[in-house]
Amino acid sequence: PRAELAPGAVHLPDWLGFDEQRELVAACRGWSGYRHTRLPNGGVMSVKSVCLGWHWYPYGYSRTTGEGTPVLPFPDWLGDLGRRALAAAYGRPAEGYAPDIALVNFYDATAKMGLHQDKDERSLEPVVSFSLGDACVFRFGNTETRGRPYTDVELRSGDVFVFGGPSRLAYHGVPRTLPGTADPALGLDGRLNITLRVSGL
Ligand code: MD5
Ligand code: FE
Repeated sequence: PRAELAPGAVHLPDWLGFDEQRELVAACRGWSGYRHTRLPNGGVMSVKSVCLGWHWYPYGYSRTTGEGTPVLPFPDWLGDLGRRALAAAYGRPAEGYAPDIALVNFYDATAKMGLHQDKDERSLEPVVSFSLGDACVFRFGNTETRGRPYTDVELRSGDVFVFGGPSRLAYHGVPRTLPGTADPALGLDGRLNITLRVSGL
């Protein structure tokens, strides 16, 4: 199944097979350096994040982390997965899509993410998102304002969401996860989200 929430915003429920989900969870476990990001306004994000390719900081990307350590490499296989997902979402080849950033967010039972736009990338190429583990309520808003109207959709383990075209700068967030909804066989207590992006740098 395929659902287009707005032009360019496509939800592919259960697109990842269970073995693929397990491999992605294992890959996420292998990446180190997860931490809470501190925001310029003094707040601290409740998710724990790690970046591949480029390090995200509010509000830009750098080649080193705050600690001066190098950023983990962005693996070729992850770009391949992104191109397959994008092609499935838009029903056309995506060989030109070359994401060079992966932002991995871990949500424990209490973590959430407020409504925001992803506008720290210099490129407006699509963002591809993979959900793993606990389901969540995903709030998809509009491009104009941080507020209504918005649509709440449940994102479950294995779902892909693509944001491109007119929806690329839409406000979005995660008001809550649904703790305990992950398949125990996945071995993940919480929710992981991987977003692939093009830095334009
Ligand atoms: C998440 N992550 O589930 C959420 C939503 C983030 C972020 O928002 O910035 O890491 S993933 C869905 C998403 C990603 C990028 C853009 C848009 C939605 N969008 O433009 O609506 O951890
Ligand atoms: Fe975002």
